[in-house]
Amino acid sequence: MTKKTYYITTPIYYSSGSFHLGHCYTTVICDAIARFKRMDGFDVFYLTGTDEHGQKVQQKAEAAGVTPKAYVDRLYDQIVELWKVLGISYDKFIRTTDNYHEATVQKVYEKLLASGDIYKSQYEGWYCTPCESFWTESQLVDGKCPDCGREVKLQKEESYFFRLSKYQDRLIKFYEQNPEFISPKSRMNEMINNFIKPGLKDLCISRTTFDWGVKLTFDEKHVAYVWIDALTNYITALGYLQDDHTLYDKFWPADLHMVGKEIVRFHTIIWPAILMALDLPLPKKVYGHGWLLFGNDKMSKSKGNVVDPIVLSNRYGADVIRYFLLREIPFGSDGNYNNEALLTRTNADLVNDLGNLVSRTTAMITQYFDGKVPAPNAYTELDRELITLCEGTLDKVRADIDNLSAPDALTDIFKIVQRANKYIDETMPWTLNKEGNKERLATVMYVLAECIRFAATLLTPFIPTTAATIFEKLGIKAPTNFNNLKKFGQLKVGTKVTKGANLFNRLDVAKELKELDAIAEQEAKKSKPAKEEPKSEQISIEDFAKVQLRTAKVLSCEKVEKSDKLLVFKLQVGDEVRQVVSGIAEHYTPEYMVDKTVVLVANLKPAKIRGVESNGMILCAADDKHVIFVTPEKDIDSGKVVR
Ligand code: ME8
Repeated sequence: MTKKTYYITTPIYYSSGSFHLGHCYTTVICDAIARFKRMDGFDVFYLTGTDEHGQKVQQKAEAAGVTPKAYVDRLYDQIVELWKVLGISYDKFIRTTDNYHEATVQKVYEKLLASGDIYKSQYEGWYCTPCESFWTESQLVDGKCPDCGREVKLQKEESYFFRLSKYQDRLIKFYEQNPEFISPKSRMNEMINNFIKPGLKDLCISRTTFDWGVKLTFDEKHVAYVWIDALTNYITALGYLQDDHTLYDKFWPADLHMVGKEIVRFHTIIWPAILMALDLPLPKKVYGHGWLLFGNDKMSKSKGNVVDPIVLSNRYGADVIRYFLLREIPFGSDGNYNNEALLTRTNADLVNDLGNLVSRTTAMITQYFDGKVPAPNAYTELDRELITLCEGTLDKVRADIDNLSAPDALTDIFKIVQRANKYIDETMPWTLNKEGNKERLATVMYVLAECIRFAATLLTPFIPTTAATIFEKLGIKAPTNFNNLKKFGQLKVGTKVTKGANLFNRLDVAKELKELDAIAEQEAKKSKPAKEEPKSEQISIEDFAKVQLRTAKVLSCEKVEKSDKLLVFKLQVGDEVRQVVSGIAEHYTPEYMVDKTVVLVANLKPAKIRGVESNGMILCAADDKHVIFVTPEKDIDSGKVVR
């Protein structure tokens, strides 16, 4: 029998900045779903990748003084490392700079031109470069990008347009016939009310004002609009319009495009319309998940509120991060990240519940049965309650995953863990041992070991490293499917268990919070750009000539009363005597200054400094530590022009 296929995708990540915990959210969720489906008997294809073209990348590369390709290569290395650390089990990683992708995007444009779905015209409207989005005047919010709130630029250029308006009715019909296509439901209403009902306008799909993109074969000064380039990745990765299209034939249409809520619009309006124009089947579902917030704002580089997933993973292990993202954030809604929530969630679920169950059970089997799983005897009603729970959980978790709710799936799996911990308290194995009731003790130990096997098998897609460690402790091979969850009692009697190290160590929340804050502070310092000297505008010689600089001889100098910084000078400037206040008292004593020749800005408007009249300014050179007055290299009379 051929296996059922399951094609799941993440968005491809922009290669225009570093990656933060918010980015990991989509990928970790997809990874858990992909792993679950594989174990549940599906032939899974899990695609992720990087979105490497576009104006934003070109600008960032220019600012960094490197070529766009060198720039995206560095980010590619970073993201591949990040997914490795987090254990992301993708089947393919696509880069939009891959040759096969670029060539296929060109073919897609040629097809759209041939079918009359694109035409050349003039674009005039607003563009948000960070989002790479076009907006009409009426869509702007307070003149800013409605998605990210940043500045938009007026864009006027020759462009090719896609006849998006032509697909409006077909899209509405498709939504009606496929009510599950846009999920959760609230996002469907948002799309219809905010975008479809006001009327779809044709979409500008090429750019001419920069060149970091896929060149259109029929008009080389145009590059493909980055969103069309990016969206087609879902089919180019499978070999669409290429010699080998086996994967395309097998996996398209996608079962699930998982995306953040801000890009649902691209995936549920533009993407289906492009597919309709190409005469291809549409994906089965687009799920728009919520955002990971930090202090009520979307976690994002531009807001400066990002959390580094590598720092957290190195400190606590990838599974702690995976578990938190999957368990804590209510699926479909936004969820808040803070270090305290991560630490308390870890202590409560992973240390107390799961860690304790595994360590108590393995310790007791070691102590009472020499580490060998004993044969159970007659099951009591209490035992049967746990058996029923274990045997019924896979179906529940499957339903949760089909609803794309990882928090529900984990809650259901942890019911086994929590029930088993309670069972230890109820059966009191230490008392059974004391009473010499080995028969009952053996049954209790067997039930516990089986509960752990069920829980660990079900946890494998979510926290794979921890699950693998549990199987090692249980002395059995990690399962690759759920076949052994149909019936309780599959664990072989006599299997040798080991207690070993704790799965997770209890975290000292106060201490960890302090240390995480210190790390964040250090990171913030590191990433702060070096203080730049304010760039001064160039001035003309006429402007410079407005400043009268004169040599001046110090006749007398005193400290200004009640001021540590100010000195008041009497200066001889030619025939004139001037009073000038200068803030150099921390650098020169009054005595030292007498008889020195300084350079004076002679035509500065008079001012009162600390109540003392000042008629000019003494020129000084300064760095962080020193202030040094400027003096002519040789003796010269006072009042002479400096220029
Ligand atoms: O949108 N919380 O790329 P991207 C949750 N290249 N998810 C977040 C998040 C947060 N704080 N910040 C980012 C793009 N994400 C395009 C996609 S697909 C054809 C092109 C999620 O790097 C975001 O919602 O900005 C999206 O799902 C993913 O990270 C990539 O975002």
